[in-house]
Amino acid sequence: MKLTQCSVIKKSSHNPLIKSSMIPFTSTLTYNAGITRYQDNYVMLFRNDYNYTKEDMLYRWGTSAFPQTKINLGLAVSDDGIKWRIKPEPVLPIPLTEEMFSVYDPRLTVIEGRCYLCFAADTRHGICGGIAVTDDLEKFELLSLSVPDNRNMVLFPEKINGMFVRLERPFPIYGRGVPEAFDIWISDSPDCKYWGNSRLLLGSEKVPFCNCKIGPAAPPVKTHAGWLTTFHAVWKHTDKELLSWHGGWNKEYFGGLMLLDLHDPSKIIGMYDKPLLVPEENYEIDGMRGSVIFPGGMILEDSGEVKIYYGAADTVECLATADVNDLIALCIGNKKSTGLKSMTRAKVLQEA
Ligand code: BMA
Repeated sequence: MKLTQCSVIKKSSHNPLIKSSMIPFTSTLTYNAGITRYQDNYVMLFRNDYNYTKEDMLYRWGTSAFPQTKINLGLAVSDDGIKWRIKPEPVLPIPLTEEMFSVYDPRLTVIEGRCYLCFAADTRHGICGGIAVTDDLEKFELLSLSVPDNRNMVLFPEKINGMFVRLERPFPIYGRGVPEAFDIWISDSPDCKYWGNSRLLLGSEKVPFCNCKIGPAAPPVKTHAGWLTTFHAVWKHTDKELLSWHGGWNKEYFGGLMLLDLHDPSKIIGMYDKPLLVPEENYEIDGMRGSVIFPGGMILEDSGEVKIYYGAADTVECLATADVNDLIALCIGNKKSTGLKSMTRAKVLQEA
């Protein structure tokens, strides 16, 4: 299967915006950032993997000689969302313990003036999705931690019908009957601590460019037509290997796009039936895990420009832009022939 980049998207000439050689502390990979506008600045929390080298990956991956994965987060601020000033020290918003040993893939959402952080946490008993809140990007209060396995949580930037709302990606290993068929769910909460009313939002089988799993990407953005939101979708190649540092990598990650009802975001109004973001540039194809696009931040500017930030190749952080009306048209224009038609996994594979 070969998909090409959607023409309304422009990848920034400044890419990669953030790479490990720019980081003032130990760093091997800098990617999968959360970005928002907060207190007159653009702010970014990025994932920083630092305890192994490319050589470790090339020669020691999968052996007992490979060092235990270590991750911290870096904080960067910017006046224009393009050039970033990286703070000299890493950030650890949630104290690590023997039980919870990694916090990563941060997502930032400002709700009623407070900055909320969603993150994935590796624990000895599974992967959990967490939510914390901060007023200064220094001290964070942990509000909730899901049961395993769940990750890729994102919050809507305002309460809807009086409730906080989140998208999330549980990963049922046995219940779906197909390996790695993971989907996007939606839940709500009166206080951001106690979550419930969970419903399926989008099944991975409804996405034509996915034969594996999907998950929420950047926190949704409010537009006149609905909540515009990205997701990631994985195509597992059986006929070729993709570039990677550790070998045996065959999962291509695309950015997808959908529009949700403003008053009831559990209703999908439209979905673009092709990928919005396709790994094509060298910095997207060649890296620790090549051909991975993992959006984590989306900002709607007053001009109508939408900035979409994404981790590329699990190695660097990048930016793509598009006009908001073009993005809405991609979703609504495809309402009739949308990927929302039920495609069976066999049919998807057959059509690829
Ligand atoms: C997902 C997560 C992400 C990563 C992606 C591609 O499962 O681990 O952090 O970017 O895989 O490797």
